[in-house]
Amino acid sequence: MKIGIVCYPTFGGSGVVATELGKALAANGHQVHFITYRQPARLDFFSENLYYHEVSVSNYPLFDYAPYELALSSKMVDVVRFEKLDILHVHYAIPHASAAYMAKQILATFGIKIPVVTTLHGTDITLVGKDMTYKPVVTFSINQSDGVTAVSDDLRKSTYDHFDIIKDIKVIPNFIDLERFNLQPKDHFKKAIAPFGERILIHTSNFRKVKRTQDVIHIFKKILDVIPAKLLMVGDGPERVNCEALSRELEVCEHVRFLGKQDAVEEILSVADLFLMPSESESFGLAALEAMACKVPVISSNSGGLPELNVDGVTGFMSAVGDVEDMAEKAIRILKDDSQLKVFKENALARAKEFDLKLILPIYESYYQQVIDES
Ligand code: GMT
Repeated sequence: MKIGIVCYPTFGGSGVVATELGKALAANGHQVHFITYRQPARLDFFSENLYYHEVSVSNYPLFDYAPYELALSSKMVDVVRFEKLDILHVHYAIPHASAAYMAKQILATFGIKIPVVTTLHGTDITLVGKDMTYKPVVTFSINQSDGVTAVSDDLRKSTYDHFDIIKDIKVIPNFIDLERFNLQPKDHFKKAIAPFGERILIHTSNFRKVKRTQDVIHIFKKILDVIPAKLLMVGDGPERVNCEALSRELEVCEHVRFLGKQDAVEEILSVADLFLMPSESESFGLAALEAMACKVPVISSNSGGLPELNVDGVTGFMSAVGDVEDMAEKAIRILKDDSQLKVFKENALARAKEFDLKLILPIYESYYQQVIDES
């Protein structure tokens, strides 16, 4: 198939899923065309089946807000026409689904029919999409897509609960490339972080409010009161500065390392004993799956799609959003003895294997074929 993929080219979840999916499709013999405003973060190599089309928005003094969505639609029209694509797959509804709708209408005037699949990722529904500023457009463009997928049952349910959706939404969970994400021997790094064999906790995110990153610091403080430990904070975003201030205030800063954005997350995860994800809402929790693939159990909130990934008492534990006391107590339960920790680590990897890219890729391929056949 010739597949167009539209996504945000960022480190964030939806961009990573779209990029990894495109790479896997290309490796499986499909021709994949990425359409986005910047080279996606994990697409920095050459492959004969991968193409990248940059959307550039020309500016004009009249525009307080440059019309990215129009430039994107125009680029989609161009790529579909001249590369003769079979299907467009847009990740994150805003503004990709409505831009695709516009492109589809324009292409129809050239006698070209292009099926569109929209994948809902999370905040495009749960935070931004629900906002009345966008809701009518989001509802319309989801209903106009030829195929709609969501990354968890919970996200599918929220979409039906909050929007008037008449389309079938198929759940295709996120996936993990186990050839990249696996436990790697990084003993020298582990020694540098925790020279006295302290337990290593880790959090990775975009440090937005929804991640409740300050809870991570509070949980860590409570753990540190009982167990010698270190905390690695990976990623960057608006809440980082508040977390840094809080770790100084709670007098734990000498045990906390803020590493900023990192490409080789799997190497850092490889030294960790426990992953903390206290998010306010999380449609799937891809970062937790990446940790589990590196044999790192997860302490998370029980919000959104997290219960579909983190098996309570098996791959880690879950607590109510904001219950840092409970999260710390459960973390200590896992960390306090080696044999307990070993069992949770094995369970985390076994669970991650259920989301192996090799299992999920054929689901996307047959869904594309179904959508093409039906449209
Ligand atoms: O978590 C974020 O803030 C980034 C966001 C995105 O859209 O890139 O992630 C969402 O999509 C990921 C991939 O499907 C999911 O794993 C995340 O759970 C989801 N985030 C939220 O629902 C907050």
